[in-house]
Amino acid sequence: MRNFRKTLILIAAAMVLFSASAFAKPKTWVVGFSQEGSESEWRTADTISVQNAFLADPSFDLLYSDAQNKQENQIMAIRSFIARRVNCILFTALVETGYGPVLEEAKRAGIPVVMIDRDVAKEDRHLRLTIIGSDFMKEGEKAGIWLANYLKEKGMADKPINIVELQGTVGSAPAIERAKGFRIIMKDHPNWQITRSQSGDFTTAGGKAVMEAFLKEDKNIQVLFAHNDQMALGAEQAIKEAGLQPGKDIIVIGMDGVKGAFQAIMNGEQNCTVECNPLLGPQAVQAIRDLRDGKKIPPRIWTIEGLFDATNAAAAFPTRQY
Ligand code: GYE
Repeated sequence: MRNFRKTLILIAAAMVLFSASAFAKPKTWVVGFSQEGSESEWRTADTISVQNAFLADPSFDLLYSDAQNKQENQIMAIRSFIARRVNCILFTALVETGYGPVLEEAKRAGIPVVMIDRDVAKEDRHLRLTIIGSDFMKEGEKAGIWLANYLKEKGMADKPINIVELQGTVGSAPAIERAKGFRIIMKDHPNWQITRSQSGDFTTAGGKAVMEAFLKEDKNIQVLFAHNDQMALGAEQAIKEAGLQPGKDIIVIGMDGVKGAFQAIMNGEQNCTVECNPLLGPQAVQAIRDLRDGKKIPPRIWTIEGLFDATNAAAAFPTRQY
């Protein structure tokens, strides 16, 4: 009997030890990443950054889904992450609205949602934990401030300035906020006017096609404000094909800071790019690691960014990663 009791105690002790060691070893956390698409160099750099950052930490498994710029694909992907009971959902919203119901489903399933890059609309923000990314409104303001200084330098500060705008994807956070930020600065410059504004969907082809149409209709354009470099690069092509010099006949402002824009600035075909950092992977892993460890997550995680033009692009070019 005594022996039997001893054996039982030993078994119990072994079980406790086993479960303790299983507990001490970090469990693999499964993160489902719903990316909105692959429309730009920026987006490619962003996707690679996230994938590499998770790959570097063996305590995570990343499930990746590219929605190919379709909201319905994103909703489907998030639903499948919920069905697979992932530990966390990482999510870049193609557009701001329309995700309320699926985010409610994630919440009901107890799965935290971390936004990366593009946020959802205000009314749905209580359904996600945090957002990691850029201040798009500030980027728009930076573009406006750069333009004001440049026009002053060129002795054009008081001339009538007609601006055409290439907007990003309609309804997306960066398109909405960049447009807003630029218009805030416009208020101080009554001689500036946005004469045409249309979406080029953040793509080179879109930027080129829309700029071609603008140039056909209008010979009096002083500035192009493009919501990303990809569209600016397409538009520069259109400007050249129309027999004009981008960067000289038309001042070109882009956003993102991709290598192609740096090259265009160094060739004098683009005037500036407002940096938007796509290398968000390390910050995403850190935030989700903190979440797993039970730490408090700030509701907003910013990235730090600059601006590049003819004065500093060539010096920074060799160290650019995207
Ligand atoms: O500017 C653009 C991309 O959401 C900030 O999306 C991002 C934007 C970026 O396709 O190039």
